[in-house]
Amino acid sequence: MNEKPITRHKKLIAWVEEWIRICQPDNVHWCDGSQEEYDHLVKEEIACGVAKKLNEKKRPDCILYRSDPSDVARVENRTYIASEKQEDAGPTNNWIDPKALKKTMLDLYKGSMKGRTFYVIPFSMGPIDSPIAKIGIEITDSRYVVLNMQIMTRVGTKVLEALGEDGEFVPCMHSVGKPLARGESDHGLWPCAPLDKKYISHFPETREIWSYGSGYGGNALLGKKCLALRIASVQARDEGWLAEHMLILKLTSPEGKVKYITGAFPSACGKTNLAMLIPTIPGWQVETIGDDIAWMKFGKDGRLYAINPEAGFFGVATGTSEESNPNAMRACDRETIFTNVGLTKDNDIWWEGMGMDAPGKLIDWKGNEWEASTATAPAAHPNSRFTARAKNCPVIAPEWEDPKGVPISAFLFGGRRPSAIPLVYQSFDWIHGVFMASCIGSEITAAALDLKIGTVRRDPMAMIPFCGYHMGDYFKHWIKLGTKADANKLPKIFSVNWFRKTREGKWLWPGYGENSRVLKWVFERCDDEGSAVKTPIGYMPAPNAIDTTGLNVSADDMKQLLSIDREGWAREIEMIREHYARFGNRLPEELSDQLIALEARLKKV
Ligand code: SAT
Ligand code: MN
Repeated sequence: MNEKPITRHKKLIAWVEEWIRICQPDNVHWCDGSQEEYDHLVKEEIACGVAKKLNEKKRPDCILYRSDPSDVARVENRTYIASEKQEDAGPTNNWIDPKALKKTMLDLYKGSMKGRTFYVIPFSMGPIDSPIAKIGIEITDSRYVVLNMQIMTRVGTKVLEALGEDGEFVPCMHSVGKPLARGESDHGLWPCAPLDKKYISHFPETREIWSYGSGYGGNALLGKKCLALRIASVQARDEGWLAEHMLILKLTSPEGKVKYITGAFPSACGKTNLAMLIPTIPGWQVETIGDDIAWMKFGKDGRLYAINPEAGFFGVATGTSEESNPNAMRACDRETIFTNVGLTKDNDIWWEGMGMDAPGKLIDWKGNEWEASTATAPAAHPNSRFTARAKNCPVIAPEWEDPKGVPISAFLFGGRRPSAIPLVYQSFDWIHGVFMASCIGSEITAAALDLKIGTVRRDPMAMIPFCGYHMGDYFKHWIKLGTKADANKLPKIFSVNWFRKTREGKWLWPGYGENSRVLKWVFERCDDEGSAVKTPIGYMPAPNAIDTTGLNVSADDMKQLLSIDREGWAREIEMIREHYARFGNRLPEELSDQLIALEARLKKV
């Protein structure tokens, strides 16, 4: 145990001491980020029955956790942006007055760590020596969090060294909210608080994060959505850069030319799969820089450079298979934490959509016996996860930790749109691209409580759950950034849609590795090659501009994928108008002008 601080940072020490007084833990440990520390924590988790060691031969250094059935995903209705003024949080965030919220939460934190250890995790989002990286310090009473943070971020003494005696850090406070009485233990159960006591709170002005009551994913691993997106988006606005919910991929042509592309998609659009795609077109190669978050700053040369602030993947297990994403499967062959997947007889893991039948009887994610033939519910929770090290991904790009980042040539924006939206098109310019990005979303497939089937749930830049301030101002920030930059050096902006269907409901596009054909056109467009036609909605691939050699899609289907559906677009215009109304007078005029111009262009032809 490192009870004493391994730092001389006075502000940090005082902050930690204050929280020790409030939370009253039994022990304190400053994480050094070493392998010994990791192994020791794993041993403790296994000894107390919260984690299970998996088959060492099949899954070396892997463990399995089963969470409490009430604590299985991010809780958006308990996630708050507590800005001083309500209007600064905007219409898409939950708001509580910061003073009132801190009072409520302080009452909850009082004594919340009794019977537990208080861990201090110094972590860096991004390579420690990168000028784009930021340091956070997470306090937590969850060993699950410490272990996951060790995979997802760079943790330990080296971060404290970089912080020095007065460096800047984002304070991240976390407690599972389940104090233990003297002699009490978790009895092998995942500790958390009931839903109405959970709070995932952000204080944008003071750049603080307070999380209470949940031990799961983005609620508890505070470097990810809380710091790297909600707080960082505010910092990015103030400092003139971008903190985005984007994958970063490296695309290499058969001639060996390289381009870096980022992509933002709402959840369940296959972001991790795209980041690790295996191209079907000969000679092309995709490598991964990141699968979830991109931090981007302008370099001295005027180009936009991106780093992946994370060091691992917190990927959805369900549906990941040798077919859908073999590279992700390899990444979780070793040194992986699995959460809420099924456990096989020989202590391996299984989930629905893994590409093979369940091998006999399993233990499901709730810890009960499970058999495919009689099961009434899945063995793995639909939001089951693997936490895998990026370095174990076979296609991780060698430069993924380059401190200066990689220069971005293109942004892709997409959603699940069975109708209207074509396979791919390019914006006329930056502001038109921002307009396109501000309208992305996915069609509702299952009957949601509040929305009709066929309705599009808009998720601008895939940032609705992650923007730490008013989204109207966020659009303005995007516009300003592009207007100030050298237009020739800005990334080109594309809309993509892998999910187009026929009227009869048949997929028009095979997706997965075949998406490389679209990436190829994007690549060519970035060099002002690749033929395109100007249409009312943007530049679309000219006939035959998409390489279809060896592709099993009929000419008719290709035509449909790349045509403009007039009725669909008329409906789209109306839906965008409704969507924009949400932002009131904070919607930048440039965007309402874009909508008017699009409508006019569509009417003209
Ligand atoms: O749980 S996380 O927020 O980290 C993942 C997700 O919900 O996208
Ligand atoms: Mn995400």
